[in-house]
Amino acid sequence: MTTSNIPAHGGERVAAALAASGVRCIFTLCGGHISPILVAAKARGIRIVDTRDEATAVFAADALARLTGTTGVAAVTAGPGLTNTLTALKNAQLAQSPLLLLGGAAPTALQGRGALQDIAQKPLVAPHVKWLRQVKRVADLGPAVEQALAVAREGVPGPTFVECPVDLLYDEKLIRGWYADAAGKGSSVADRALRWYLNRHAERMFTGSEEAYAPAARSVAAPQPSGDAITRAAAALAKAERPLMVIGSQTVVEAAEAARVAEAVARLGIPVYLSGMARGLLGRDAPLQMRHARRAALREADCVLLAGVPCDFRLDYGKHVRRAATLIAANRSRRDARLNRRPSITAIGDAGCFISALAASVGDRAKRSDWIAALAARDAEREAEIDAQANAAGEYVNPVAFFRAMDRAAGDNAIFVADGGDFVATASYILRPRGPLAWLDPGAFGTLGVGAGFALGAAVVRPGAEVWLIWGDGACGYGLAEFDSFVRHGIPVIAIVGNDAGWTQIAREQVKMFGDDVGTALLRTAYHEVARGFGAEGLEIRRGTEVASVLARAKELAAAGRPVLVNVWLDKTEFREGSISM
Ligand SMILES: Cc1ncc(C[n+]2csc(CCOP(=O)(O)OP(=O)(O)O)c2C)c(N)n1
Ligand SMILES: [Mg+2]
Repeated sequence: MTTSNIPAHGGERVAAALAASGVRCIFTLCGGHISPILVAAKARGIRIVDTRDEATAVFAADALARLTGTTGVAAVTAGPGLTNTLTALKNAQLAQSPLLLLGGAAPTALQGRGALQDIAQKPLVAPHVKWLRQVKRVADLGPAVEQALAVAREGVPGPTFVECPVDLLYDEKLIRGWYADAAGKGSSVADRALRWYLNRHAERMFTGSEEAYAPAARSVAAPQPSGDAITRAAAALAKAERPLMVIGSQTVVEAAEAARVAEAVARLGIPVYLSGMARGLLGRDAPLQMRHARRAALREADCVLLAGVPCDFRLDYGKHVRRAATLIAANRSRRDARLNRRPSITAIGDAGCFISALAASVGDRAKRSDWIAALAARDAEREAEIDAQANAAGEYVNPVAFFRAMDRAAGDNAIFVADGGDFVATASYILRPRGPLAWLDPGAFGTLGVGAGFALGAAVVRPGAEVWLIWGDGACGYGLAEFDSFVRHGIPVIAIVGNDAGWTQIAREQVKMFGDDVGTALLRTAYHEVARGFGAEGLEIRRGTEVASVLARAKELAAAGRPVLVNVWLDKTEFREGSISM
């Protein structure tokens, strides 16, 4: 808005609502339908980060949301711009990530009449968002955006969608002129009827737009679990001899509270497995955190607290927790809390708040040292096995040894982004996220191709952090062109491509079961040269002896503001043998 509180056009209203709600960045790929939003947002000091694929824009908004606890925003044009986002939108929905997708749309009066990029967008988007609004009047744009930003974070967080038809976004005089031209000057009954119709349509569209608009942020409070559930859970944990916690992404949805939740977990003194966005919650080396043999630990535990973790495929649909154990589920979603297993104690609300309240009510307590020592011994045994596997020498680079070296190389402010199959699964065993909110993976949708967007979003919200993008050579193909965006926006990502010349996670089982690698083989492509072509730095590692020095060089380049791609030639290993992906 300039001098008056009456915005000059609808794009100004959208931008005003975003700015008032504290939005500082929009990820986008341009289109004429959304130009007024981008220009008005930029004029308000909102950073516009343009990408080479709409999916990247949504993945980046998702990462921003996960790392800040605020609603991420992406803006895309009508039709194909919108359809390109669907995978990323679904990924965010399953990861319960709060984001707002702003979509352009054909002019209201021409919808369904063959306009450019005019498709029925609502039925495409509706299954993948928790709330959507197709705006029909200019005056409704701002309030719709305010509401969408808030709803995305309420209860179970997730994506929202606001459809902004192009004729609501441009200047009123221009649009009225455009409708007048469309109506023509003919005097036949049909011509006059069309004029009357379009005039009435424009009147409706602009009703109320002459009134002042005062945008306002809507506050969202985290849902609190009941006191009764907290008391019962505290009593069950106090009684337990072998209690265990599994803490997942939902526990750190209120990103600003992550440090407080970490303190509470340490106070509870219960051994814990961390997953998703909660990985790294307790820092690099916490005595209570176990990393390996989770299934065995769950079978032995007599009381299990699942904090923000549903009994889905990752817990073998609940079968990993033994029947006789007291199961406590803390979850924002009633459905997730009860998925496949009925818990003994259900706490509906924010899992982070639940853990904080639990720690306050249990107080400092004696640790179950025998139980913790037994789990820790098993962990140490597995670490020793990993060390042995890291020592196996081959022709190129041993991935296990590589991640041991990368773990030593990465700084305290590192953020790891995981996108790929076997290579990233190996990474997740070995790399130790440095702190809360320092690990990003797709989540339950298992989507390949999240990496470039996640790294972009992470780098935007954590300037100065080392953003390591761990990419399978298959996975990198989806987002490689974003090296162009990294260069244009000065985003110093360090991408590590695990080049095993194949979609190995799939090939492993396919070849074993069917004796045919059809569709799973790739080439030892020079991905580092592709990065150079985009104006970034490209490095290559073919021998284990080169790893430490090349990673040090990559860090130097990134610290100087340069995006880097390191193409690492991998040996085949047995490390992931026996794990199947379905
Ligand atoms: C969008 C999408 N397509 C396909 C898959 C199936 N898939 C899972 S892992 C994988 C192989 C990944 O290959 P790469 O990134 O090279 O990692 P590698 O297993 O070789 O280390 C594939 C194709 C998927 N998860 N997501
Ligand atoms: Mg591969």
